Amino acid sequence: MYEAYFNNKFTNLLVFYIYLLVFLLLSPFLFVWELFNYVGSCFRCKENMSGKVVLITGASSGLGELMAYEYAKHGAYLAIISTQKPESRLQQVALRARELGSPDVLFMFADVSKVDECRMFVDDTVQHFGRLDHLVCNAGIGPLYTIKNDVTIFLPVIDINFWGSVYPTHFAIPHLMKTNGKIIINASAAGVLNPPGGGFYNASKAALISFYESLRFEVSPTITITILTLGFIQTNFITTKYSSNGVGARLKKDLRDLFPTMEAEACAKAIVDGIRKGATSITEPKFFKVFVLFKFLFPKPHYYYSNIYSSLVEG
Ligand SMILES: CC(=O)N[C@@H]1[C@@H](O)[C@H](O)[C@@H](CO)O[C@@H]1[C@]1(COP(=O)([O-])OP(=O)(O)OC[C@H]2O[C@@H](n3cnc4c(N)ncnc43)[C@H](OP(=O)(O)O)[C@@H]2O)O[C@@H]([n+]2cccc(C(N)=O)c2)[C@H](O)[C@@H]1O
Ligand SMILES: *[C@@H]1O[C@H](CO)[C@@H](O)[C@H](O)[C@H]1NC(C)=O
Ligand SMILES: CC(=O)N[C@H]1CO[C@H](CO)[C@@H](O)[C@@H]1O
Repeated sequence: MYEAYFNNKFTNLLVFYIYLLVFLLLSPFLFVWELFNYVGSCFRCKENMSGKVVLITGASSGLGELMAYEYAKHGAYLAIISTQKPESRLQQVALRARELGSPDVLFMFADVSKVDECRMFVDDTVQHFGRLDHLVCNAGIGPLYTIKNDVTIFLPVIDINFWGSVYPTHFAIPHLMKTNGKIIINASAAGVLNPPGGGFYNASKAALISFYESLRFEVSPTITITILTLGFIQTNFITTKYSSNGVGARLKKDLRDLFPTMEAEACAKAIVDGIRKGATSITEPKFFKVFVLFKFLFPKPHYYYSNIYSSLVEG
């Protein structure tokens, strides 16, 4: 019955401009609402992690490792996963987590892109500890894509970043249902901002955001899903060394020399605090929210400043 309006070029457009106008008029309220929410979140009580069981994928380095320490300090039992490599630091991470206060740490080598291995480590965790409270899907890789690369070398990006989160989630849901548990998804601001060179990395992160935003409808309020959209964090991930280790294009400069980046430890602490408060999305550093909003409101200027990043990617 509304087709007449949608098929009319003028009324069709009008709706959009009226919306923009309404947005403009409501923005002072939006501002107050955001502020109010922020202040409220400072007073929200945090989950007591003592005796809870947390499973973290990709915990041999970077943010996964630091999140393990953060959970350990709060007395959680840990199960940590990474791929089997001769130089893997996973066992050292387990020892350090114990020192920091975790009563028991189980470490397992598995590849999150293999469905059977995911079933195994979820089952083993529940068998060992008798329950599962938080599933942190953190493991990820991020090679830079250019059209000059062979496209098939990027298959693992989707396998690890997307399927590597979905598989463990699928097997963990029945256990998380019993404990009113939480699922934490390591997406990225890249999933929203799609910068140059991001290609499959950013696509895999966008897919994660889409998938888990839909999954929320099925599992909440029993299970809380926290989606992380992080900006630049000081791990090896944003260095030229990382981009030249794997497949794909290379970064010409370490990003931390060019962009404001956040210290990884502070980030891990902010994330775990947010999760314990039941946050449904976490952006760190917080100022990255500006870029996200800016992109939606002003896509063209966003394109121009993002283009600066292109010059950093070697073809
Ligand atoms: C909380 C969080 O965001 N965690 C991680 C973040 O730390 C990673 O950089 C990115 C990488 O994509 O993922 C979310 C991650 C982790 O990034 P790190 O900066 O910590 O990068 P690392 O290389 O140090 O850590 C990756 C871990 O994953 C394991 N791993 C890789 N491949 C597998 C497979 N197939 N199975 C199991 N585990 C795997 C690695 O261990 P291996 O010993 O190599 O197996 C390692 O432990 O954070 C995201 N992120 C988003 C935005 C910005 C940044 C940033 N640093 O600026 C990072 C990343 O997308 C990633 O998902
Ligand atoms: C957390 O729970 C444990 C028991 O499960 C209890 O001993 C401890 O006092 C609690 N901590 C806080 C801060 O409530
Ligand atoms: C904003 C952001 O995090 N963009 C990411 C897009 O993908 C590239 C390539 O992996 C990352 O380096 C960027 O950090």
